[in-house]
Amino acid sequence: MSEKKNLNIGLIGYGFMGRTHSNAYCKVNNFFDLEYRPKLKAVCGRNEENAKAFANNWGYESIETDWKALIARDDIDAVDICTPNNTHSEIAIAAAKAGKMILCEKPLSMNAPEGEEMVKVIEEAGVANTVWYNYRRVPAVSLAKQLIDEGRLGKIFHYRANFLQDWTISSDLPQGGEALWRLDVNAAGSGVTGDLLAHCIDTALWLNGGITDVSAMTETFVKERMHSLTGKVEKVGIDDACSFMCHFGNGSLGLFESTRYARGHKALYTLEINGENASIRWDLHDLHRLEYFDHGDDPLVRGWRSVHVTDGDMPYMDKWWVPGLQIGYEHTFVHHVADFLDNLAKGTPTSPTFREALETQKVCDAVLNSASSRQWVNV
Ligand code: SOE
Repeated sequence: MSEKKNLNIGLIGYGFMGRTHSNAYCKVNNFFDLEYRPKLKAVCGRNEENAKAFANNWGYESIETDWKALIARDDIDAVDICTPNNTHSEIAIAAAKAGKMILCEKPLSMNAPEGEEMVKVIEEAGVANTVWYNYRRVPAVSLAKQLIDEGRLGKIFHYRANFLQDWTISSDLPQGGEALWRLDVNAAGSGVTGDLLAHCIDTALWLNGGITDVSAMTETFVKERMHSLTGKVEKVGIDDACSFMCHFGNGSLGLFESTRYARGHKALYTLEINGENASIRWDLHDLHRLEYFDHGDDPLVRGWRSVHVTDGDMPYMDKWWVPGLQIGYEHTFVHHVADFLDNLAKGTPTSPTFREALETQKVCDAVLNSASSRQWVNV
């Protein structure tokens, strides 16, 4: 095999997402034959001891405690942003101006106007960019895209998606700080809309095309929480739950629900699409299966098929084990890096780009505006 080109990675933030991305960088070349190899050059975090521990654990060559110093380094090719949402814009814009490629955690931005500015600067700089909406790259979801694009479902009537969790039910849980910044509106921008529904919206736009208008409701069940950074009880500004209905440009109707108050559900992302000829449904808790119903089947044996998406002719699966042996959540990030490196070699963009992720942001904004105005809102 020919000598690989190094792609020097500078990772900013070492929380949950910092781990999923680092794991992907470490594994990708063992499974995918690519021209580029990610090199773990530097990890950046404000706490020097934690950054050192993370660097040692994952094999980063060096650390920085100031993201501006990381971006200023000549030996960094790509900046990976794994920090809270309120920092994405400033870091991405500075990185683009410094000519770095950017891989940014979802959601792209705090809101659509901020995202517009990011897209403008990134496109002017002409740097490769992508946003880590990882669920597109679950093989079963990629297979759903293939089946839809082949026209097997026919005219689409309904798109339904849920993302249900239960980890914030306790009112003792503080807001702010590590991981819990997701409950602080100033750090997260919104609650389940930007954190969870954004995933559902990204997949929906990819599978079913644009959303034209929305009607939404949100609720904040726990109105006040202790703030980890101030030590005071403060008003909660995020949406704990959000449901919305919408029209898609292709004439189909959409129903979406997300909450962190569905006792018993940890990360139940499900989607279902009903077309004239066939339907598909998928469930993150059983992620390697795609349920498929084809009305054209022999009526005597017609029913829902449960396709075990592990054969070598299924998306991405020829790179892993042998048919019948499944992969999981972590692999979606490996697939994303593999596509990014492959596209880099070809000079083609990696979906979702910042521009594509901005579309998700616009739907999120419309959803939140609709919930506060109690009106239908155009996207
Ligand atoms: C929140 O609990 C969270 O970790 C999200 O931030 C991720 O994007 C989602 O994939 C799983 O849930």
